[in-house]
Amino acid sequence: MSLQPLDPRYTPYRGAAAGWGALRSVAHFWLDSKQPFKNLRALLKTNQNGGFDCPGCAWGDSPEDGRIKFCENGAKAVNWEATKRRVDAAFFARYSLSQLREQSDYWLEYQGRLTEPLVYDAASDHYRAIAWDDAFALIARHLKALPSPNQAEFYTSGRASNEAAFLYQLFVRAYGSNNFPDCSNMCHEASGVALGQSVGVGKGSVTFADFEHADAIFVLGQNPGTNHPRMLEPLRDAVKRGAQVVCFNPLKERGLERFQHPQSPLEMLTNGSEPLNTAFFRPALGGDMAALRGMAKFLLQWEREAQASGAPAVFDHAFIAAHTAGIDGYLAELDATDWDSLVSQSGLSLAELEYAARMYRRAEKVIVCWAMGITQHRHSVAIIQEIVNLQLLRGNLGRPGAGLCPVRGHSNVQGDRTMGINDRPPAAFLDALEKRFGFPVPRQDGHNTVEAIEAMLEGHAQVFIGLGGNFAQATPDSARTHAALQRCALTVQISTKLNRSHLTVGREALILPCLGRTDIDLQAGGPQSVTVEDSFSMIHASFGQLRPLSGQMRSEPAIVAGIAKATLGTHPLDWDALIADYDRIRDLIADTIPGFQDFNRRVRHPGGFYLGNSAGERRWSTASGRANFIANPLPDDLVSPRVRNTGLEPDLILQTLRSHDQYNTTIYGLDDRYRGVKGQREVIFANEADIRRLGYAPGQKVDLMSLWDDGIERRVKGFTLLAFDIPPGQAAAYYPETNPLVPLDSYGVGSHTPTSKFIAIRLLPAEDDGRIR
Ligand SMILES: Nc1nc2c(c(=O)[nH]1)N[C@H]1C(S)=C(S)[C@@H](COP(=O)(O)OP(=O)(O)OC[C@H]3O[C@@H](n4cnc5c(=O)[nH]c(N)nc54)[C@H](O)[C@@H]3O)O[C@H]1N2
Ligand SMILES: Nc1nc2c(c(=O)[nH]1)N[C@H]1C(S)=C(S)[C@@H](COP(=O)(O)OP(=O)(O)OC[C@H]3O[C@@H](n4cnc5c(=O)[nH]c(N)nc54)[C@H](O)[C@@H]3O)O[C@H]1N2
Ligand SMILES: [Mo]
Repeated sequence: MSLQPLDPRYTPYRGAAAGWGALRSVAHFWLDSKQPFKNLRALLKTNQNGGFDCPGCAWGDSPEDGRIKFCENGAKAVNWEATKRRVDAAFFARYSLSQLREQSDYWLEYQGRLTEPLVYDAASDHYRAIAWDDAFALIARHLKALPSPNQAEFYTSGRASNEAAFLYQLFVRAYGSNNFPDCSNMCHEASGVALGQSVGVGKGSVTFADFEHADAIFVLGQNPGTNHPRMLEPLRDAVKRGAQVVCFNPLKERGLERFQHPQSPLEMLTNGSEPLNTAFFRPALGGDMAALRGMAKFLLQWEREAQASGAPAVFDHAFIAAHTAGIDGYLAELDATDWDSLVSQSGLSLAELEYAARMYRRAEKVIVCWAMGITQHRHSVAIIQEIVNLQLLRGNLGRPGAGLCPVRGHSNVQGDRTMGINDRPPAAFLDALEKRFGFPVPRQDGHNTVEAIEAMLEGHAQVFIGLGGNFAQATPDSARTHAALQRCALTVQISTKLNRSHLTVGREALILPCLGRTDIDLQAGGPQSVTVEDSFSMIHASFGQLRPLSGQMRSEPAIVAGIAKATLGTHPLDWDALIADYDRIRDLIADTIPGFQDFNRRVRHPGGFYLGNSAGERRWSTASGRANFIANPLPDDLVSPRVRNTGLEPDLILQTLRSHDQYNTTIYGLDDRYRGVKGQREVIFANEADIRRLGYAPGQKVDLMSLWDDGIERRVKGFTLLAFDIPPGQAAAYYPETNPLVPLDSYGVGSHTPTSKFIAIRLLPAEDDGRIR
């Protein structure tokens, strides 16, 4: 087993993003897949017409054909999936679950692809082989025995194709439930909720082409160098042609370094000069709402000055009058919010806020992009609505080069929502299903991720089925989430690779091995393609390129159909017939989901097709029929009352983030090249002054404990303190190692998203448990 050797080191990284380091790293993963030549051929097909959609991130593709369209981290994702190593019944005969639980997440996934269906045998504590039909029958028996369909939870991770997701939701609704917890609940849920209320559609309004026309691109709470590397290209191109790129991030992430400037905004302003083309602001965690409101307040001040002096207006009055509602309430809220609160809560000086506002005002066309640094806070919905408010003031929505761009995570997380993976489905969607399939669809709200965990903890939900993902590790409050899964009567994981969720079993448990994006999917009607939707609402087809490692693996649609047939027979349709030819699934999608008419023909067009976006066309599907300014009050205190109730002051506020060598809970390696970390993950980045203030020294090991008023101790042990360039009072550490610290009921207002970017913690001297690290 050639796992990377453990040689923990920490030295600042001086190279650029991508470059030689990236090449070395790709070569390592490529050779380690044990089938480098096959994979190279496959890699060249990444994101090409007739090839497969990269299983990495959801950034869109430039429409030009023929260019290489994969990045370092996409190559890692492909080589990780397309490995020759296998996890089969023989593997599980060697290891009991208790033995496997001792291994790291890194070791578990490294063991290879799951290649045959497996059932857990509690008596021996081992998984053993099971026939597919027996596995389906076991699931059906459990589902049919439940007193209510709402006692089962149907999780989805965002790699599931449109076809798999559509069938899954159809099956679950025909069975009688809307219990669709999904990864999006932990990810961009706040974006969907906020944008739905503000502009009537919970998706981004821009397309790839808009980036070529923008005068300014604001990038908030996002680390594209690691998580969306292909996004760096349009950012670089923008600066080259003289547009502005403005970043808000407490960490000076690699890849964004070219947008940083050594001078402080104060110096730049007092020199009376015009703002430069790029700027980097380092707000407090959760401080972006105050920062955006500060910028809006400057715009209002300048608008009033312009009105008094007869200078050209700052606001886009024609747009505001024709398209928006609520401007008066919002301006009143701006007046009511004082500068001191904005400065203290944003963590930025008044000069910095003014500088950012000047950059914003200077641009005629602005795109605002954001990701997890914005969505994983208690008041994320309000932060995102403040982004919209700012954009509405200058009509930066629904015209070329301007708009809103929540940069999505998983490669098809946006498509899964479009297909109806939604615990609170819109009535129109349910009506369409009911009309097309002729069964009464469940109308009551289902469970999101946090509610699903609560239901399992209470013993109310008894069956858990995961269509991909790693529920045990991706979710908050790990100890409680693990207990929740273990209380179930049956847990089922439909997966490509081994992870801790397979070891966190109910009384009975199944592993159902599925094909991944890179695998050829051969059905009765020939090789099948699936479809996905990217962050720009482009729908395209994906064709697997590699022969599956085992004839026992099945496609996700085939597995869902198998479960459905065993549970419901032919209600509401013949499930087998759909699997022979996925065109038939796409016909059903075309019949029920707006924008997919003539799906099979349009998706065969090279590059796919654009689903459209009502806000992007200035049509507002809101209650007011207009784009809404929403005047949320600035939070009094970013720290939750549940933390304040403990009477303890937090030592630091912790954000949990991704290293350069991971894909969510999938750990590719123990290095984080751009942050200078090698061979270790149990580290906490903190400001050297804070480390010393708290009585420690860099390099020392500490335990981390989070503060919450429910009497439960949440603690992770033996984390090494790394002195890092991070604003005072803040800390950062990797997910999922720190998920045990996130209290289950610490989630966003209106979004239910765990507050993974804002955890009040205390440091404690490491409890030496004698383990060699
Ligand atoms: N290689 C790779 N690619 C991925 C993934 C992966 O794990 N690996 N994951 C995929 C998924 S599912 C997702 S959702 C995306 C995630 O993509 P990102 O959102 O880029 O992921 P994070 O690592 O969580 O980084 C959050 C960033 O926000 C900053 N931040 C944290 N809090 C705040 C704040 O309060 N304000 C501001 N302004 N900034 C803040 C952090 O310093 C960090 O740079 O990437 C997708 N792509
Ligand atoms: N503390 C903290 N927690 C977080 C976050 C954070 O920033 N901080 N981020 C959150 C975010 S943004 C997200 S999206 C979630 C991610 O939550 P999930 O989507 O549940 O987790 P992943 O780690 O992406 O899932 C990895 C597993 O998916 C399976 N898999 C991979 N490809 C396929 C496939 O094609 N089909 C199937 N069926 N299975 C496949 C493999 O078995 C692999 O082990 O985590 C969230 N949790
Ligand atoms: Mo995500």
